[in-house]
Amino acid sequence: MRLKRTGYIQRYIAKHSVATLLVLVCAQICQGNSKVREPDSCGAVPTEQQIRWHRMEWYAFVHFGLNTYTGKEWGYGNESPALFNPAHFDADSVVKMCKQAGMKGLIFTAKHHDGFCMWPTRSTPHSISASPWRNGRGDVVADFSDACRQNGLLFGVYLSPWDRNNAHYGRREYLKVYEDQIREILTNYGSIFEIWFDGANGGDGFYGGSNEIRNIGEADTYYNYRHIVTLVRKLKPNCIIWGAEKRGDVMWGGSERGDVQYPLWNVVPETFGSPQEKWLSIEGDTKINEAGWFWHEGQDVLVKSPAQLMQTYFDSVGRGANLILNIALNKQGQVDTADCAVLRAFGEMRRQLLANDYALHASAQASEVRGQSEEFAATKVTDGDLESYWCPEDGTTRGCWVEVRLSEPVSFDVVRVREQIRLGQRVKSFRIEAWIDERWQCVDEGGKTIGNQVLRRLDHCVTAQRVRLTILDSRACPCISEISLLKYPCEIIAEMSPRNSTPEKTSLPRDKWIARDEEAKKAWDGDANTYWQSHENSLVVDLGEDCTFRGFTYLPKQNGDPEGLTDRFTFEISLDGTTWKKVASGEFPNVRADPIPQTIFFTNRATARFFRFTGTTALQGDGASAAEILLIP
Ligand code: FUL
Repeated sequence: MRLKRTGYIQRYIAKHSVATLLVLVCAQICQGNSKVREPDSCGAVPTEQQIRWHRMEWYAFVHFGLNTYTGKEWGYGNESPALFNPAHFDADSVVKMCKQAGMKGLIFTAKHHDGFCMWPTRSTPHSISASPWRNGRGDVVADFSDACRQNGLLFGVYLSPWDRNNAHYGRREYLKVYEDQIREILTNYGSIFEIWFDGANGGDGFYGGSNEIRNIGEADTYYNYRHIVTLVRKLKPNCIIWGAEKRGDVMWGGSERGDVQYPLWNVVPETFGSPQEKWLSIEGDTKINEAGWFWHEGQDVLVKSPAQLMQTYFDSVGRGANLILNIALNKQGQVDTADCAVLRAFGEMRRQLLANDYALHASAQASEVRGQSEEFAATKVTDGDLESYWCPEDGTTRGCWVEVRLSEPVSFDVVRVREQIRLGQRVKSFRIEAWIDERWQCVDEGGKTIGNQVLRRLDHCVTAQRVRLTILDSRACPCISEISLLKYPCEIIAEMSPRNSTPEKTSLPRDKWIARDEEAKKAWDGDANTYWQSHENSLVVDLGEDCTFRGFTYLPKQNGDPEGLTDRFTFEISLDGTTWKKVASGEFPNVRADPIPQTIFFTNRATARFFRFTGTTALQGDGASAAEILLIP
């Protein structure tokens, strides 16, 4: 080809003048340069690691440790390692279950706030080596990392900075202990795709027997996250850092229900002195059931339905974040049957949702194409390639559109749109229309940000042959990599979910209850959105008759306000309203981030006519509060 061309040029020179030749050469050069330039990136862009992470979409969280055996969510730090002895733990079967559901990775709680290390560490004696499991030679971190590798899932760790066991916690000496733990985890267990530096710091704890409150002030300063982040980057350059007070790559989604806010910007104004914005991806975290992160007796009746999980998927992944879904292992080290069934069913629903993209390989048109170049053509949104994208000219930030033209009408009720995030997150708002009855009709107008992807669920199923995405506003010319037309899957019922059986009676009737304070009724009106709150820390309730109960359930107020939100309590009972007996006291852990019902069982069944609930401390300010209190028969 090259040779042929050279021969042609020689013949041409012989025939024509030098001037004509010069003109021709210039034209050739210009043509060579006519490759249309890619748009400049806009604002912060994700790192290669963040891009890879976004493409994972969802993965498992596994909470397993001493709390599994004590029924606590936040161990105090004084729990005996002797408790840890799962009879049937098999990392491989847990990982296989996650893989079958379509998950791409698994993050394991190598150390939770109770300080118990689930690997044989040199940093503290409070570890799995002190447990009877496998005669002290077990290593759950190794088991999970091996099983993940063998099954093709990525492996990550949660390593709580807060350590309620360690005597040095809150002082300089602890930082060395924590750093040693990070080094061990990041050097001995192969590749780690994500490490969690959780923000929870509750204050009180065992701390080597001191049993006191230890405040650390600014977490960023105390833990020296700047140093930790540098260390992680050095040891594992590809590892995604969660948290670390925004010094990392991924940030908490803002609730432990898994949903994230929308519009969702993956960029934040840089907080550490630099005026430039930073790409900070968002992860929505939640559990497969409404109980805690760790396993709790009877949690199988609280397992979420596959459709509920699907909603959470739409509210996290479908808003541009990733989803981390927790499965708690039980005392045997296994996943409860109910959780397995729901995970399998949800996995199947998600597979169905994504199985058919009706827009794939359809033809497409756009209001304009950057430099009229094939490289940025409208068809790039239907080519199934996440890297290619449609893009208009620089400066076109409003009103441009790209239309998908199908060979025949299709029915869809979910539209997925993706931006080429390598060039930054750009789109601020958009609209989706379909050509119905010979005119464009809006089928979705609430679209705001896009980012890695948005899944827009339409109000109803639309049948059309032409679908159009109009960019209403964008920070720079939009770069749209994919448009998919999907069908919401049929609801799959998890066959073994106990939700299908009659729920057992879980609370005593509350219709005869009386309290001095009228407002108190809000704590038993059956409405989770109303609540009792008082500067007097106690609520005394007359049950109307003598009742026998095993414990109580406390629902924290749900409005997110920490003022007066009870996080430590005492619970007393009385037969006459004068003489009181304390039957329970303790903490309601994690109520700031996760205000779920807290169930407390007494040591013995109690019979009483009155109870007195006292909030001994609140997250902020004084007083006490409760959205609901139930007694468990
Ligand atoms: C929180 C912790 O306090 C919870 O116990 C749980 O581990 C959750 C994932 O993160 O901050």
